[in-house]
Amino acid sequence: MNLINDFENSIINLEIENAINICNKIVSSKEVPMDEIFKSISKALDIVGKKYENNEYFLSELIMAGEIVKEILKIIEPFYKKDNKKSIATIVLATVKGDLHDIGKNIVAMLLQSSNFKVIDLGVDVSSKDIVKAVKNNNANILGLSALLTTTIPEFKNVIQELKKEGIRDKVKVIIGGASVNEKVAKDSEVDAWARTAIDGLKICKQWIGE
Ligand code: B1M
Repeated sequence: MNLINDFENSIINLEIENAINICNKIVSSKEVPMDEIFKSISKALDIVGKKYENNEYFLSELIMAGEIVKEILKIIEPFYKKDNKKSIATIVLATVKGDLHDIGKNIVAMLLQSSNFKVIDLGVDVSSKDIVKAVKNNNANILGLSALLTTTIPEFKNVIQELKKEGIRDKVKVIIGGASVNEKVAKDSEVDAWARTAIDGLKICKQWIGE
């Protein structure tokens, strides 16, 4: 078994110390591309989610898995620190109202920052009004929204309506992501793009600003 498999299993089995130790080994070995670590995190959390659906895991296990990944992201974050170059564009990021999931959004933020985007991260459970206020106040070029619960999908449309109400819909590109998002959700929500992964999201944002 290789390190990356051990890493995935340590998250799936909720072994926090193991997960941290293996992540440190992976990072210092420099043999595994960072993208692979992100893929592994998503794969492991999908399995945790399936175990939850099958009543093999309960809410406390979901919470634990989230905490483990937060610790892991602390190890990875220094590798994604922004250099001192001038920001190439401003992006407002938020998880929509009613939704507390932020691991995916935080990975997106890390990747964008390391590509010299100025990231205004509003956190989780953010109302459409507060999101649009931040877009306006920061003169943002891009708005990135995340939602994982199917029940919070309508919030994307609410944000678009709020942007229209404030007369700034055509001033900002809107991209959405998160486990609940697909082509149909993006079309119905009237956003400009959706991304399956954080890396796809970064590519789209870069294209938009001609990078
Ligand atoms: Co929650 N949860 N959860 N959970 N949770 C899911 C989403 C679920 C699918 C699990 C399941 O049943 N299989 C299910 C939703 C079912 C549904 O709606 N269809 C669920 C549920 C039911 C719940 C609760 C309701 C449970 C309860 O209380 N009974 C509750 C809701 C709370 C709330 O939000 N109001 C809840 C709570 C939680 C925790 C807080 C315990 C914890 C989150 C911790 C945290 O985020 N800080 C948690 C976790 C860990 C999960 C799973 C297991 C993992 C989520 C995750 O972080 N995935 C999840 C199962 C799953 O997703 N398969 C589940 C990894 C992450 C990297 O993926 O965020 O999709 P993701 O991001 C990806 C891409 O989507 C993309 O890039 C990322 C990296 O590639 N991306 C973007 C995301 N945002 C983007 C924005 C962009 C671009 C790309 O813009 C530029």
